[in-house]
Amino acid sequence: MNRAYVGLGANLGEPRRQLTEALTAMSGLPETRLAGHSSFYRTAPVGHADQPEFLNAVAALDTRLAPGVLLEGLQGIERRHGRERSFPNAPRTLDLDLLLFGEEQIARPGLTVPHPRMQERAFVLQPLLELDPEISIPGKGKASTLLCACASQKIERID
Ligand code: PH2
Ligand code: MG
Ligand code: MG
Repeated sequence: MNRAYVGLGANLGEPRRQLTEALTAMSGLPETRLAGHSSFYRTAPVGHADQPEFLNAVAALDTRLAPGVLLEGLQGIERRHGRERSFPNAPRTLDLDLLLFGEEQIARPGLTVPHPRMQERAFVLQPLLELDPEISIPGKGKASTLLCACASQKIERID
C-alpha cells in the first residue's frame, strides 16, 4: 500500500461542486481508499495571472495501484468532469495533479513525481501541511520550510 497525495484545482464552472465530485470519484478508484482531504482554499492564480481565482485542495489516497495507473485514473476523472486542455496554465474546470507517491522520485515521459512545481506553490503546500504538518518532499525538503518562501501568494481557507 502506498500513500499518494493529489492536488485538486478548478477555476471555471462550479469549482466547489467539481472538487467535491472529484473527491467522490477518487474514492471510487480501484484498489484505492480516500484517506482524507484538506479544507478548500481560495487562491490567486499562479503563472497566467489573467484568469479567475482558483479553488484548491489536496487529497490523501492509500492505493495499491502503480503510479502510472493511478495517473491514468486521475486523468479519466478530469476528462469526465469536462476538462479541456487549451494552453499551459489555462483556466480549467478540474485539474488533478499527482503530487507525491510514497517516497518515490519518478522522471519519465508524462509522469514526474514529486510534481515539478509543487515546492513553490502555496496552494499545494498549505493544504498538504494540513494533512501532515511534518511532511517532506523527496529531494526538496520540508514542506513547512518551503512554504515560508511562498508568503507573497494569496491563499485563504474557506469553510
Ligand atoms: N494551477 C496551475 C497554474 N496556476 N494557480 C492556482 N492558484 N491554483 C492552481 O491550481 C493553479 C494555478 C496549473 O495547473
Ligand atoms: Mg496543475
Ligand atoms: Mg495538471
